[in-house]
Amino acid sequence: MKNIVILTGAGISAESGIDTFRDSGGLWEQHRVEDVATPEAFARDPDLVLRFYDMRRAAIQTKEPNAAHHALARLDRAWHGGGRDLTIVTQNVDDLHERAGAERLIHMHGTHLTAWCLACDGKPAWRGALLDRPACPECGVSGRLRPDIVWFGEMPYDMDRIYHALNRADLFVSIGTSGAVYPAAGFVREARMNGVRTLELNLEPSQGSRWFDEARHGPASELVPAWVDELLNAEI
Ligand code: BJW
Repeated sequence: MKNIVILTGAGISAESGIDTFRDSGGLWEQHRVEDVATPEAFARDPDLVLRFYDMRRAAIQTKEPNAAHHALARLDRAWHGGGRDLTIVTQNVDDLHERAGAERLIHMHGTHLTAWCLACDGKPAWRGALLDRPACPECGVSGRLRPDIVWFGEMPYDMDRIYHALNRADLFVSIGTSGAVYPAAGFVREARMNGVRTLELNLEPSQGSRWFDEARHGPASELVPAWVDELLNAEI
């Protein structure tokens, strides 16, 4: 086993107290996707969208990584040398992977902790609110910052790097994602077509569960550390 690609979703952060999207009580039960997570929604009612993201940006800064984030960071540190490669692709817009210490990380749906300036195309680090239309720290123009989040209908980030990693992987592991949102939901089939072994770690069978060679169901805080131990022990 040499090259590993790991896809994570909201389920890995659920035990840190961050709401998932599609579980009972999840974000999409509290807000209509069309009202808050599309470019059309932002054009129609920017205050509503900015308030939604300001609230979530503030909330994630009070949360801590859990045992699953720490286990993946441990694997990231250990999986070096001998031509081995590892890429963690997260759909999550929180920063719990990096706060646990993961370094080889791609945020394909953006992050809460940068803003995107529509005036200069800069991506300044951002921790505060956007609702009050602050100036961009890079170009000084006010009122043109939006959340650096990939909304429905927009192109996810770093797709070339992700498909490159998938095409040379030996193992694809999907953790805590419902398999409802493309293109991420299609990665398992892309991997299968390339003869890559595939493993799902999720609370329950995802929408794409049948595509995986193996699926283990339970909480990420238990499944992920156990899988990382198993992998590292087998490689010693
Ligand atoms: C646990 C657990 C625990 C709980 N332990 N597990 C028709 C067909 C096909 C595609 C389309 C279509 N119509 C439109 C599309 C495209 C569209 C799409 O996929 N729509 C679907 C709804 C059908 N996709 C897009 O528009 C994307 N862009 C795009 O496609 O561009 C064109 C393109 C073409 C070709 C190549 C590349 C690109 C953009 C998608 C943007 C997604 N944005 C969001 C919101 C923004 C972020 C935010 O506001 O926070 O990203 S949507 C939301 O869903 C968020 C997530 O990243 C994403 C995935 O959700 P996730 O992570 O899977 O969470 P949940 O809640 O769904 O699942 C949690 C899972 O965890 C569950 O299974 C639980 O059981 C489990 N769990 N607790 C382990 N303790």
